[in-house]
Amino acid sequence: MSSPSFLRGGLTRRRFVTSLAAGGVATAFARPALAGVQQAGAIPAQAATQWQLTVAHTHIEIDRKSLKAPCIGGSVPAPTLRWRQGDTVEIAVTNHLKHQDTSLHWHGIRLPAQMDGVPGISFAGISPGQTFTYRFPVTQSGTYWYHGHSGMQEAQGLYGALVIDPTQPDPNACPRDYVIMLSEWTDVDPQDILNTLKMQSDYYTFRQRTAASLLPDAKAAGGLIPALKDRLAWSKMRMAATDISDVSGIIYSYLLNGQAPDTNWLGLFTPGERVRLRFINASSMTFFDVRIPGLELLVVQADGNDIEPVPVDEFRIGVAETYDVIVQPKANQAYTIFAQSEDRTGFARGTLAPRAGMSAPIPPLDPRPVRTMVDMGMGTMQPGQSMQTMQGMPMPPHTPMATLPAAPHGASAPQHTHAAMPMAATPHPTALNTTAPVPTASTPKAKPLAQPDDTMDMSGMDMSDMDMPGMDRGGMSMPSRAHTSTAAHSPHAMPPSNTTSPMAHRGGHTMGHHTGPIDQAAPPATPSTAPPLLQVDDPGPPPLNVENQNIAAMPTDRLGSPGDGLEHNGRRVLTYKQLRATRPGTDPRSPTREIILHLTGNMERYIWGFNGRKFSESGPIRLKKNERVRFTLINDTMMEHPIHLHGMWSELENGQGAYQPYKHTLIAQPGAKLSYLVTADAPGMWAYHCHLMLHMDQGMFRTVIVA
Ligand SMILES: [Cu+2]
Repeated sequence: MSSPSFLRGGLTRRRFVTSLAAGGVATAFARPALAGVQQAGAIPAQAATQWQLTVAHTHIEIDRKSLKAPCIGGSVPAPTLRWRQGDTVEIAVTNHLKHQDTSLHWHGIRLPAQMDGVPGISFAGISPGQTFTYRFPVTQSGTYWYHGHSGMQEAQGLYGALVIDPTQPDPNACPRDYVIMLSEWTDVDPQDILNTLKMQSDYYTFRQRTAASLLPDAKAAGGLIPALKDRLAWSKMRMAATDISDVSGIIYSYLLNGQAPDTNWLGLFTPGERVRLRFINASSMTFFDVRIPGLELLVVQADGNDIEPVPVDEFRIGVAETYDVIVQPKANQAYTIFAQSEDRTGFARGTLAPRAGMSAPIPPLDPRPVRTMVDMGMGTMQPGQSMQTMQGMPMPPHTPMATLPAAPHGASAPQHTHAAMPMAATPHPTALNTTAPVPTASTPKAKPLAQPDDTMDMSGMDMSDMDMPGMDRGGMSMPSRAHTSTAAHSPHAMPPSNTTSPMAHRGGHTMGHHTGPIDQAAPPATPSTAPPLLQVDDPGPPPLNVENQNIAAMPTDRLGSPGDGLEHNGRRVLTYKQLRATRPGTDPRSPTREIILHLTGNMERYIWGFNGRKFSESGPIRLKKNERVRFTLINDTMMEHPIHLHGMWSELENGQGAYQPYKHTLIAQPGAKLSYLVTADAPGMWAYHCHLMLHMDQGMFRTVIVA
């Protein structure tokens, strides 16, 4: 055990939000006022309006890993709460921790800001010995979850499921109904994990490519030499193509309803019955790929909102997302619920069976995903395609291959002196499926890409032993870092359909957003009657400095991709593009403002942020009450980030027009660009952050003020 947090000095309220320095200590026990002892995964028989929960330090042992940590009701997960839409619920939370504040946040729930449970933003937190009563009307239905928002308590077991009955008859009601809560468990203190990552970012990534994997790699790359060169290229970038998760199965046990794979959680069914499984990813750092060999999964709900059913074999669930799935096992046999971690270092597992004592085979872990140039924001390439195919590709002045410049720390983004990243700064307004005008698209500033004089100054790059066909120094069309055209500085200076770009069409692939709207199938959200002018808040490409290691030069639309490691695996895997709401959205207005945010980070230093700045260096995002806003995310990093806005829905612009899905957490894939609409109908101060706990802790966090 590491030292408890109170030995490390006191925590101010602000630190609770920004720095999750609280090492955990304690157990908790929670007592739903109107429910008996719950079986893990079971849903209380009745909805209730009054709940009492107690947070306390408890000694818990799971999978032979022992942790004395804060938890609710002495159990991990915490009890499942069942509410009813239209009721007003009251949850009295008592803090029995001796030396730490605590808090509970109702993830995805629309409520008054002061009930949202984020210390320092929504309320003061719950001090030791104190009881705080949350009270709010429940206006929605579906599957959600709740978790601690103080320190790193969430990572230590402070999470439970929420099931909300709709007022209307539930179209997805099933005779069997289980919560399937996925999470991870370790006896390493979260603060120690963070300290370790700060010292050595790949400490927990032990599955690097080896000599043994060279042959399969060569096969994929079309030869041994290309494969070797690919490896050289990656090592030059000081990144590993197999760097998938920050923390791995080397220390985590992956849990299903709080049970390790060996313990094998069991859900009973009668053959022929429809079984509803409410998947919740309550882990702090792990994405899971979920399937049940032998069963089709009918995905009927995403993040609490019903969607048109999508039959799949598999889906990826990011941290904090939920998916409701219906299965209909007909045979008198057991089925394995198999949830492998994205980095393939382990899995959570449970069983559906007609009787106790049965089990089904556990499938082998899939091959681990390998990051490609797409993940670096280098455009659309097929797996196996790599560096040697990049001939003629325009690149940002500071390519990821460049060593970090000694840029002034914390340099303000808009004032950066780097040359333009025409591709990175592509025409945001044209992005995605909307009827919004492109106010700057045809400004005189427009400048074609990759002028002949824009060849990159690669003198600062040591490429001596990196002899890559097509990447010889003269052959690359790169904007010079010394070239500081103001036109190119303007992110809006790009023609919306840039046919002058050599990357506009390569090998038949459409290059992301550079060729205009990408969601071809998208019907307009509203009849296109004089759409309002779109104001664009765009800081431009963030500077490369100690807080930002990479820029996605050619961010792509990845909504049609199931995610790294899942493409072409022979199974039907859910994609974001398939999510279609069963009801039209409630606000048909076009956005009047677009806020562009780059997701940035430095993996080596383990610093994360938005627009190249961490939370402590940034101001709030301000929204006008009832404003209709588009958030556009450009993921400059090599990792997925599950981005969560508190208090308001995030309507993913995925080509489904008026039926685009309402979500509370959206995965931004590496190198991807995506957008979503928000109606700022909830006044107050809200949290907005990456839901990977350590990323949030290390700066990928903002406040949003609606007034
Ligand atoms: Cu993140």
